[in-house]
Amino acid sequence: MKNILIIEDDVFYCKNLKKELEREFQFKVNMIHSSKDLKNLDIKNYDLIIADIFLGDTDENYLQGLSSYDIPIIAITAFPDSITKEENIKLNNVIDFILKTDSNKFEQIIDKIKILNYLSKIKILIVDDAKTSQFINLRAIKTLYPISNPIIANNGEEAIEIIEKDETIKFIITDYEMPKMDGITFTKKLRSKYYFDEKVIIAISGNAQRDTSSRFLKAGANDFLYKPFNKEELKCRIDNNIKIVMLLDEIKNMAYKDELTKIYNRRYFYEIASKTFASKVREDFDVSIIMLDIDHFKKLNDTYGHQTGDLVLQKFATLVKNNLRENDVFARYGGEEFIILTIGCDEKKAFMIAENKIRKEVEKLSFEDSNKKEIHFTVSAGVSSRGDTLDEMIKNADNMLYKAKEKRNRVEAEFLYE
Ligand code: GH3
Ligand code: MG
Ligand code: MG
Ligand code: MG
Repeated sequence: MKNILIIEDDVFYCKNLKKELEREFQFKVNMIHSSKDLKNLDIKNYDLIIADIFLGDTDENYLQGLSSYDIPIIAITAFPDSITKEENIKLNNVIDFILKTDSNKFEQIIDKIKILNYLSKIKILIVDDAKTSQFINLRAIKTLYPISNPIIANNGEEAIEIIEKDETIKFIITDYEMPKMDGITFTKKLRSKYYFDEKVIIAISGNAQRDTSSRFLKAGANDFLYKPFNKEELKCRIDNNIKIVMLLDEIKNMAYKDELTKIYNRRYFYEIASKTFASKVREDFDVSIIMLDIDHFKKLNDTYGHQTGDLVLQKFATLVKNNLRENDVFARYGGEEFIILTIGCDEKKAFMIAENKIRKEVEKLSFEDSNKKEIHFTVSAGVSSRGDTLDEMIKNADNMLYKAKEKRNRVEAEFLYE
């Protein structure tokens, strides 16, 4: 989603909403204030329309005309009645109705766009043995969210197979009664492998027994709906569950990531690195530690200011991150010290990474700070793959770093002294 159109005759509201959307997302937002303006506009250029249900200069329901384009519309209104009005609910492409209020400002609109963004990055799986309810669920989802086709599985067993092959499936809607593996057994199986925020499971069942919902929830479903449900109810449940997952993501990011450099912090490093170290001992693969420390960083701070120092840390983190493999764990260890756990690299290979992909690249890097001053800096590194414990290996790499600091702009490793 990139281009958004706001159609709203309240110019003040419109301008504030535009400002808020541009602040929150990297969108291009265009706005118009009457249905006349609409005629001169190429609607097809937009990915999402936020439209007031009533415009001052038109009696007819102009949304009817808009909904013939294949562009999702979020309808906004100041009148609660118009949200439940039959003719409005039936409008094609209107994926949500949001009430304009002062108190919650644009929170609901922003949340909805975040939900749409989230859904555009993942896949949905519908698990159901009956073709008719497959179709009903599929159609409901497709009218509620502008997403590509959900995947279908005919029973729990098939669903497990599909999920194991495709990790982008994060959202599952499952039936209860199915051949081979029923929905509750499927939910239990899936939950034993994935946390509730890794795979969201919403169960839907027409089973007359009222304990079906609690059995599903106890098995690990995120939510449950009895059939028949209305679309609005399904939408609210989906939206709420995705909001929870997104909030949790945000909290995890805050807990695990360094605010300034956006890479992992020391705490997360230890969490991941100790797990990796344990499996290295079991499965016997190579791991190495690279300790990094920016040279004369205090002097950079003193010469160019703390802000420039911060910028150096950010540039450094980005450079290193871009030059590492996905599996390597890279974290800010503290101040201007960083640490890397490389996986599948012996000491020599880790040394080459530190020397060629980090030290030399940092030496070549130059950029301007906010005062247009040309900034250069260098980094030193210590490498080790020795030690019976993670702490020992870190200590050994740290000793090598200490040695590198005798000369600076240098990488040292234990094998060089054998
Ligand atoms: P050496 O070459 O021996 O590594 O010297 P150095 O100056 O890089 O190392 P030293 O440990 O003496 O100084 C590190 C400085 O980093 C001191 C501290 O004020 C600064 N620092 C720590 N965290 C931050 C930060 O988040 N931002 C900025 N701008 N500076 C920081
Ligand atoms: Mg069934
Ligand atoms: Mg330093
Ligand atoms: Mg230091």
